[in-house]
Amino acid sequence: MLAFIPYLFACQGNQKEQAEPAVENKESSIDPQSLPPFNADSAYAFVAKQVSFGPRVPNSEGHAQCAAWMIALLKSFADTVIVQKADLKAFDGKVLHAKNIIASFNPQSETRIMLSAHWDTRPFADQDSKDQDKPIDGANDGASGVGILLEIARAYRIQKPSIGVDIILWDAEDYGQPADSKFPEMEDSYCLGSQYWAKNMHRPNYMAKWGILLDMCGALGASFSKEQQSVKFAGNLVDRTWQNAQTLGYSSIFLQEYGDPIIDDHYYINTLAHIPTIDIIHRTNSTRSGFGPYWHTHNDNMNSIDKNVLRAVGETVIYTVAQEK
Ligand code: AHN
Ligand code: ZN
Repeated sequence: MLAFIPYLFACQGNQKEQAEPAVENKESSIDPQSLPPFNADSAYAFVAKQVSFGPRVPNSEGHAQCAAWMIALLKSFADTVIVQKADLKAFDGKVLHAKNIIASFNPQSETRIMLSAHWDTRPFADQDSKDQDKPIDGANDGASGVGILLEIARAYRIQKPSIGVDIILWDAEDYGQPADSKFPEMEDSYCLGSQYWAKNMHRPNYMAKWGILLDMCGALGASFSKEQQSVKFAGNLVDRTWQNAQTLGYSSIFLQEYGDPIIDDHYYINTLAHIPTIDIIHRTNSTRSGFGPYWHTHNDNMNSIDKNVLRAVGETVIYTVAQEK
């Protein structure tokens, strides 16, 4: 019985949130044909292009070249592009020269939605059995979410949203401390770019109504359960998004199940920036890590990418944003 007491207190603290959900429900009578056209072949090409630069590890040549390409591409699609630079200290003492890339549609609109993904890739393959010290391609862990967002930006260039949309590409997400690290333990060692942004927004007092984070959204065999931090901070948006996926015919990818909570960029966006944000992230019960079998290994390459998963996620996100107008 004692064990329940903290929970009761926690409940009282949450009563307001329960009475007034952070994100409202929406009726979903939208004709999918009327939406900005998400092209899965184009999204796939955007994933492949990122991978072609080599690993996008902060301070590397591939990182610099990929940033330049993404910035130029987003400038051709969005109304404004802001590059937020930051020097961020990693667990191993290295200073990462990071760039958060913020592309905005209708920058003057007060009603805003934030779509984001991390664009950097992991500097080592600590989950692999060989070449653990070599950086990974990050086709899924990094490039997939970015590829989907670049394609959404292309679609919005063709058919502009009626509200404000900010597409933010986080840097320095995946330089997190490995389990067997010799360095002193560092807290919050992942998600350095989003943590920096949440404490130093690109515009003072920036606010969005809600956000969607994409992480590992392109692998063959991927499915998405309702991640519990997302449920806690923006449960209505989770339900709405998963309902929209079902409406679009993607109920075999967006499962009506709950998945283990994860510390990802959305955690800091929720707790530091107070923007209700969900994470669409591939988790599974079939591996010990809870991530896909290629996670933080050299198998996270283009062979693991499935266009149909990119399409399911991209269309679902576009649909969910379109409900806001
Ligand atoms: C942790 O492992 C604590 N978070 C995972 C965040 C992540 C890494 N997403 C992609 N790679
Ligand atoms: Zn990762």
